[in-house]
Amino acid sequence: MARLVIVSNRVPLPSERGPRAGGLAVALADALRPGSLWFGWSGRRSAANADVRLQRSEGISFATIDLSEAEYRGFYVSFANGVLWPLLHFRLGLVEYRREDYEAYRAVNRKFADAVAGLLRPDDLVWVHDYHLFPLAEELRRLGVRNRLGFFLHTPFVPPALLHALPRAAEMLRAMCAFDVIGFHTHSYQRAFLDCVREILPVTRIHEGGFMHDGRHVRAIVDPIGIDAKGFAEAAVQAADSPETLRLRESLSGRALALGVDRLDYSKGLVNRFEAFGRLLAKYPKHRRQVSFLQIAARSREESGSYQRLRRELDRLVGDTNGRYSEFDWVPLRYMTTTVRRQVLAGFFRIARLGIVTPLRDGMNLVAKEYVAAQDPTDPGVLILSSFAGAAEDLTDALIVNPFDADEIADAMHEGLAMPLSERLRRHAALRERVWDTTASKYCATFLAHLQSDETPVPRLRLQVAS
Ligand code: GDG
Repeated sequence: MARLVIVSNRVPLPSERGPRAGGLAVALADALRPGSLWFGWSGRRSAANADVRLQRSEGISFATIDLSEAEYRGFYVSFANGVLWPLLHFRLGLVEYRREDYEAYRAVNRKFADAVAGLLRPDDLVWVHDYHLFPLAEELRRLGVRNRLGFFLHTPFVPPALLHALPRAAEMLRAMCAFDVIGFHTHSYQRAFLDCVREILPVTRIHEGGFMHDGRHVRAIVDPIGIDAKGFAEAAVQAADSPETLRLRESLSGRALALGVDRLDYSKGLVNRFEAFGRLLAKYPKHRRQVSFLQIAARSREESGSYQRLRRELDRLVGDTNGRYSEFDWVPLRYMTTTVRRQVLAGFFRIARLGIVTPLRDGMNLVAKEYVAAQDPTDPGVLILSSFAGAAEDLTDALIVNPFDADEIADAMHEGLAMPLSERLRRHAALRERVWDTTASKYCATFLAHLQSDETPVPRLRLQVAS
């Protein structure tokens, strides 16, 4: 069997697994076998040197390189997170483009390619993750690499009108076409990508599953990421009696818990969510003293100005809401910016009556799936889900809201708190089925099946023939 090589910006080094161990490492657990290799940045900044360091754990090799301070700033902070992240989340107003950052982004992709090419065997399957590495395949091909190269984008993809705002968009899109397989969470991202390709590049034979570019077939697939639903459900049952869950339960004094868990990121819609909670208490006074909202918002990308501004805005909003509604024995909005261990989190999800997931844009949003998996199927809570999370394409039995409308979120909170058991059971059963059907392991199997098969699919639906 061919060896799998994963490439991502950061590598979850076994020596560094902290309280947030999870993310990609959990999603890819099923694909990683003894013998697999994971390559990426070590997370360390040191005077530019491209030495590859190797660590091994449970038969899996982890290969890393360091970045220099200038590479870190230009590639990671400025271009990947200051241009591509806001663009891909439809936030053009937050894009801060500088040509030298783009050059740094390209240079780090070349540096990654040099290191990866030196590690590859001829029949390795290479699976590259996320927007930090759009041009990696082009750089690898330039070095003569002929392996099957796959790419998965964890964020949304934008329609042509937005992509045009990216200077050198055509160059970026062309570079992506050096991959054999490009995966997206949803049909709408796949469609947006194909629309961009059709409008911006000279491609031929474009169809719903891909196109021909430069004499090669590029496959564009939909492969929604998921979680280990069974494992998370079991963890939640166990954690329901953990000391932390008991402490949380006790602190609620019988009140309902509304819970949000997100990275502290402007894409997650936290400002609107806090405003919505204030509206709930203003519009429906009967919920005062009856519900406590806990927001866990792990700090993220703190070096960036837009994240610092967001944090100040949230601090202000929490102060406003609590100042207005708190009573001597009830604080309506609890807000923490430190992380919580994954097992502890599972217990918190289980006892939450409302799971609040209201991003303004989100590739998928795994929290929504974790919340569903953690519920007690005989007395489940209610998921409130943004229509702009990828998860909404599938989890249609949640209370779907427009996250830009604080009143709509507040009304959904009210509806969720008042929802009779029969309706909660019906909605949860349907959601559970979806979460159990689109698991992390299915995600990996689907992607690898596409990556392994080099047959050019027969176009079923021809949308356009370019000359
Ligand atoms: C990107 C895309 C896409 C959060 N706080 C803590 C904690 N978490 C965990 C959650 C969940 C994960 O982090 C967050 O995943 P999301 O999917 O919600 O969001 P992003 O981090 O933005 O991930 C997203 C994802 O990639 C996968 O493709 O779904 O759209 O933006 O698992 O539970 N975990 C712990 N402590 C915390 O305080 N342990």
